[in-house]
Amino acid sequence: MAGRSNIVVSAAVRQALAAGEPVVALESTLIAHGLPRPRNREVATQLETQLREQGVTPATVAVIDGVPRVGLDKPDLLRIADDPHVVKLSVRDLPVARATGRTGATTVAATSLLAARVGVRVFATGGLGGVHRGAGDSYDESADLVTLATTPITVVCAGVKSILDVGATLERLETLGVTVVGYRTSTFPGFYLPHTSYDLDWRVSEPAQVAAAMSAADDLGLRNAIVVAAPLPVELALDPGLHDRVLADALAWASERGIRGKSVTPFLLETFHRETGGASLEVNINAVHNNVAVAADVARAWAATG
Ligand code: PSU
Ligand code: MN
Repeated sequence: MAGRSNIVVSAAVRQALAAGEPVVALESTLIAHGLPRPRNREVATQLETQLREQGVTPATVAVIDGVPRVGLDKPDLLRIADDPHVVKLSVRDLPVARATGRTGATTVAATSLLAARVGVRVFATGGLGGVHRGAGDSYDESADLVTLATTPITVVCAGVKSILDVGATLERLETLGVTVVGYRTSTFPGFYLPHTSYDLDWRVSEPAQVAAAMSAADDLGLRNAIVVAAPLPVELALDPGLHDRVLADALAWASERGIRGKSVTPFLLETFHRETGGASLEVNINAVHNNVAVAADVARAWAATG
């Protein structure tokens, strides 16, 4: 059985895994807390459709009434998108959500953990959580990073958002032993922008190379994640001037209002979307679709190695 302990795997995902067919995990915090309602419900559905059209089974991950689920039915997917009481769940929150029967959206950390536990090896998201600016004082570093250190999953992302300290995030990924490769790029992508000033040690150009790295990691008994950093095509990126202006405002407001803990990321994202007049929202959605396309290719290559 693909399921272990109390994680419920949908029939479609269970069958695909058993048959060695490609599966891609999708996170739900992006839907519930990263994108505004009602646009988020449209995106949640479209991401799954995009995968199915590419011959890949989608496995959106969330906790429904306390039950961790890998693969959601339509009503649960829409509930995650629509219900304002859906909480944000990282790994440490999962036991309490279970005990209290809460419904919650899973972060990159919690999604990775639940997906990997049931044998899903490829995951598409938007941007990873990382080290926040000023973390030297605030200690605000996403639990995504430490979870990826011990979770064997391949995460396709567009880098991390510039709301974070990109350099510090890359340093922590190195310390934690998380493998990072650029997908058809030699610089770490900047989520809204295709490039940052940070060079990467590794570049891959084909999905089969990512699958080969996954096999090699397994052969070595490694347990860390592989981050595949895929830049958004330049014609879809945000205007760099607008980006820099809004970033400065968003960071200043978060600090003035004393936003703390797990509210920091959603606050910055919402401010960004509002202050760019929705432009960053479109870029964000395009980035996720781009990552899903890359993840689908990687999942197919991984299934072919089976
Ligand atoms: N970064 C984004 N969009 C997002 C998130 C991060 O560009 O939606 C979400 C992801 O679910 C990520 C989480 O795992 O925020 C990180 O939150 P925190 O910094 O509180 O760990
Ligand atoms: Mn935080």
